[in-house]
Amino acid sequence: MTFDLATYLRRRQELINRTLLARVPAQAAPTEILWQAMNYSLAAGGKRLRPILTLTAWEACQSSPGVVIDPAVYPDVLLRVACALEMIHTYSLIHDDLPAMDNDDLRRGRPTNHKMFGEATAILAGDALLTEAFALMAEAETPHPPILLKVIGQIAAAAGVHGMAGGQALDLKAEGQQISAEALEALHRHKTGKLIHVACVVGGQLALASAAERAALDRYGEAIGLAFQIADDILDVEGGTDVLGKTAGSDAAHNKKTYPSVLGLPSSKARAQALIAEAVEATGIFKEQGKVLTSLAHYIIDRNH
Ligand code: GRG
Repeated sequence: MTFDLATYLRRRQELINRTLLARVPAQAAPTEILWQAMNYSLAAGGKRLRPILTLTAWEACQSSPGVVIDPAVYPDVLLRVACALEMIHTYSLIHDDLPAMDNDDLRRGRPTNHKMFGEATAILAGDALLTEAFALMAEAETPHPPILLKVIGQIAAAAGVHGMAGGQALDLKAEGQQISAEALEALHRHKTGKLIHVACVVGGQLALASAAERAALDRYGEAIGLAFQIADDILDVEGGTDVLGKTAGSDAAHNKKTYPSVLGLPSSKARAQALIAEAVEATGIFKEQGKVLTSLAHYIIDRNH
């Protein structure tokens, strides 16, 4: 049977969406408006790339005969961790769009959270999504509690001052400043790369992967995490607002430091390609089971939104 990435992604997106919206329904009195705001941004869609990477990394470590695994066999803890990553990602988008940050009006093809609910509720919706993500993981039933604890700690580190939030601080500081290519890479690796990287790593942890498999996922995650943000920078220059679902050209308008603005478009594209080649090489250890990881790596730079 030939592998169809679109079908693979759609089946997992549907499962992730069902799980997220069951956890965060639009109404749960007495904090109805807060639930609505949380639900609004989660229900707006998105590619669900981070949770899918966790599921795919876990699948790559299974020794099943087929390349594609039926999502019905996912353990509860795996799905919870995957969905928690999406909740953390969605919180970061809500806060990133706030007037104090990027001040954006459009996200996932809809008005941004603060445009719909006001700034105060949007801040709370982000805070509550972040916190709820950790509750979702902590409540998992698992035969391996120490592994879950390690996974939760790794995700906290990737989201916090040593990861995404720290990267956002570097990003804000770099606005309008001269910045070296090395400093830009560090910024991207933290702001966007860390969450994507940890999504891959925890898939392996939850699969009780071997040290060699975990090292491969570590390398794969590092490479695609950086490539993802370079591709995002390129799309901001070359993409259109209608396809992106967010305002195109926003980086230049905010004087953001991006790969195209620091290295130029051709070098940025070459760097992204080289990182994807490195990621693909890392999947070699998984043989047939690594094919989906390979497809996802290509998708990260070939996507149009
Ligand atoms: C703590 C106040 C406070 C704010 C935090 C951490 C943070 C703000 C922002 C994170 C930085 C950030 C949003 C980086 C951008 C990453 C990025 C390219 C997002 C778009 O991801 P996609 O394309 O989006 O996966 P979809 O909509 O498909 O999920």
